[in-house]
Amino acid sequence: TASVGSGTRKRDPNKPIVMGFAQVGAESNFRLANTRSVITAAKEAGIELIIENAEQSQKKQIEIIRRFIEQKVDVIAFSPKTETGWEEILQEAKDAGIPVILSDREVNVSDDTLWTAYIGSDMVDEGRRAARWMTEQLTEKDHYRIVELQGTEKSAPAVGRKKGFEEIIRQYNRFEIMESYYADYTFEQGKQKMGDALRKYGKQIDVVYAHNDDMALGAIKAIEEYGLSPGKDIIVISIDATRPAFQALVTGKLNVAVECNPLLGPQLMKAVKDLMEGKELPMKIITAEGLFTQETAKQELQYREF
Ligand code: GYE
Repeated sequence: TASVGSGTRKRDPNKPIVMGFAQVGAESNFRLANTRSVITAAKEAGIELIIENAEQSQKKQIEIIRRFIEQKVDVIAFSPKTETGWEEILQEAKDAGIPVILSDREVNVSDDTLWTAYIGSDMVDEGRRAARWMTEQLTEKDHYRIVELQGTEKSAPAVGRKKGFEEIIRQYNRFEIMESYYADYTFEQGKQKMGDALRKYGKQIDVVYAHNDDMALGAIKAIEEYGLSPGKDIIVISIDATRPAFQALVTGKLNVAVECNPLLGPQLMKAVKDLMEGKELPMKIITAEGLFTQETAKQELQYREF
């Protein structure tokens, strides 16, 4: 467990809690749903939220956090663009006695007292689940060639999702990642990189493993433009399981979506309130998640909130 530490500033309990949230960007459906969730949950919890968009720039994200420190907010939350490069700004927050909560992406810093809690998914496990589905489904051929579309370079979900996936496929000799591209979690780059892969390898590609829905949907578009049938000629695997992915499952263009839940607002607000009441937070608050196939998506689509 982590505590606020003796350095925490005293706050007036009659005033609303002020939280600064440095959002990483607006790159994906996950991200848009996450931003909406944080805004709604803050309102419901009576927490005063200052939310800013770093537009995929770590430099901007650091500047936003620095402004929050200057404004003396009670707590800071952010989804760190990459895993590394946060020591200095986190130290500044710590020195100011402001606790920092990591939302849906972890950091890699040697001193774990620089952050208070992580709320989000187990990214390595998501990669494992994607791979397990694949190894169970694809059993007929001796050799399956995979194109991997990774998220943002050095971001925690990209690192974790690759690691977990490789950990499983290593146990089989029929799977090979023939090429891995960074596509920044966006539809556009997913489409572009998949187009590159198709021009290079054509029909040799059996599987696309995309680290998120948006890139998978971009890849689906590229496969169609190339004249092949996504979901049939090329198996498409994605992570997040947002509504557009469900639609692609239902139409048979996507084969599987591993869930990564962006609706972290309520948990985040609860953590913030607990923290402000002096309670200890667990260091990691991990979301429980499912996996959806073409068979289960039809049922589930109507209930999908994101
Ligand atoms: O999977 C992707 C987004 O950090 C878990 O970031 C998040 C990832 C999510 O852009 O769609």
